Amino acid sequence: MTHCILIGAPVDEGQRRPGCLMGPAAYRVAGLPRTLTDLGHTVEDRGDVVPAPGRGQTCANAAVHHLPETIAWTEALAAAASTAMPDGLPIFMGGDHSLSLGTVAGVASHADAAGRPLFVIWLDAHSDFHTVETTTSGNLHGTPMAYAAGRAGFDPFPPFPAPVPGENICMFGIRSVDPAEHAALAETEITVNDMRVLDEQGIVAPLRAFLDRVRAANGMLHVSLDVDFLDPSFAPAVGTTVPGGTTFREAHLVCELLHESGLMTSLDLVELNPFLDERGKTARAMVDLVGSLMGRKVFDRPTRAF
Ligand code: 5AB
Ligand code: MN
Ligand code: MN
Ligand code: MN
Repeated sequence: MTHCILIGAPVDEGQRRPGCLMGPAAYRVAGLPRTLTDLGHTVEDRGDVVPAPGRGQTCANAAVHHLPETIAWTEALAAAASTAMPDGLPIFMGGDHSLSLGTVAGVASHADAAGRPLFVIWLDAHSDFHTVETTTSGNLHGTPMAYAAGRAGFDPFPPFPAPVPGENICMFGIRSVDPAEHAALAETEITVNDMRVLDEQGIVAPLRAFLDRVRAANGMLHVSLDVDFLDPSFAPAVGTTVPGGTTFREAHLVCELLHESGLMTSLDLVELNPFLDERGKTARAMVDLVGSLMGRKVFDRPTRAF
């Protein structure tokens, strides 16, 4: 039994297709709280975070939009995350992926204070490894992984509290990486499991290898699940669809293995844009995946030795 803390993060400013701000409401309507209580967990809904007004910060990259608002979200969500961590398992209901600038910062400062290493698993079509300086779209939802890794180029933002070492970061589902991200990733120890890796090796072996490392280090594990990790055929409600995503079955398997590991300590659900959904099917698919992440299974089977 886990104490789940729902935190709404109706962030829409990190991209240009309005609608992600409806995400937290869609998760509640699609039955996220009930799914968790049915699995025997306790649920505390802390409502939606409200950021302070933006303070007018600027940067040299003219493409960047909504910088002050995004910094305000980052500060508010980092505070909400570090406050929630000692109380249970925070589930951040987004909101576009720029919300992870804040959630991972809050989780990282908690892990640092607890003296435990933080690991991050990034389930996404994209590597989100731009900085404020390198993004050409100007959409800051393409930057949170770089911020958490401590990349330079985030000047107007507060310094990331305890950068996550590259060897503690693992990406899955990757199939869209911009040239500047590619060059920067090559300088890191980050494990990038792109679709080629998943096609050749399947999803189980690379995931188990990473989870083994988390366990051996007594690490905390933040899971960031971007809707576009999933194939758009069953999860269309996302602004940046990329064909060739994970299947329904692969995605559930990832979630089941993550549950079985017992390692997850915080979770982001990001990029759901209910305005683009088809009768709630993407919201329901995401809630279903959270069910698998939190222990739903068809049959109990003996826990495997990881
Ligand atoms: B998402 C792109 N790399 O920077 C950019 O959905 C896409 O949070 C970013 O993963 C996608 O605009 C951000 C082309
Ligand atoms: Mn993303
Ligand atoms: Mn993405
Ligand atoms: Mn997206």
